[in-house]
Amino acid sequence: MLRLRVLVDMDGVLADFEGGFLNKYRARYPEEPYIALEDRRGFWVSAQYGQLRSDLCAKAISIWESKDFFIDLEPLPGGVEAVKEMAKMDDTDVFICTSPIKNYRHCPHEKYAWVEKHLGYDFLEQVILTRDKTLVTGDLLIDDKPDILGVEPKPTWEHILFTACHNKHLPVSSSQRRLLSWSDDWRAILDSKRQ
Ligand code: DGP
Repeated sequence: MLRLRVLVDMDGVLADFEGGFLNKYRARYPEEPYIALEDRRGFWVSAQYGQLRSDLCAKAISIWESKDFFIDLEPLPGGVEAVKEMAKMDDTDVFICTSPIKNYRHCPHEKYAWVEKHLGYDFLEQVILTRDKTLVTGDLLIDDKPDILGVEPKPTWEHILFTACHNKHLPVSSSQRRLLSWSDDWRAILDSKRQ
């Protein structure tokens, strides 16, 4: 039996980046306009805030560049439990595959701290920080970003689009499977790749 390798994204899949962002943005800039989660469109939060008013782009960025932004993110419902269950399955390897922001003062450290806090010290072995996920080999990549590009034109993984506020309105492409949430049938998706 070949082992199955599952790559799971962190922000928007295991950690509530969008909810954490909106709470901290509204607390820090209570007088400024904001985008409710149901009105979010497009992966890049700063781009949509910049369209609302050009100076709001930098204000949005200031939120996730601040100390404690990433460690304070709440787990999304069922994600930590699903990853723990996956990791215990026979013939299955699970890695957390996440892109740190380029302002590295807090983010990489806090991503490791988040994994230790929610999944335990031993799970740090499974963390992959990369800005280019196409270079990582795996059978599945569960990620909320619609377009995952990099230097490798033919990544080995099948991208499963994890539904998030910013991507739920995108037309369902016949070539892309979705996981609607962690209550959806992730076990069936894993089983479909086993050989
Ligand atoms: P990943 O989910 O692993 O692809 O990581 C993408 C990271 O980028 C994640 O921490 C969320 C963050 N992010 C979201 N919107 C923006 C944005 O507008 N600009 C930047 N620099 N990062 C963003």
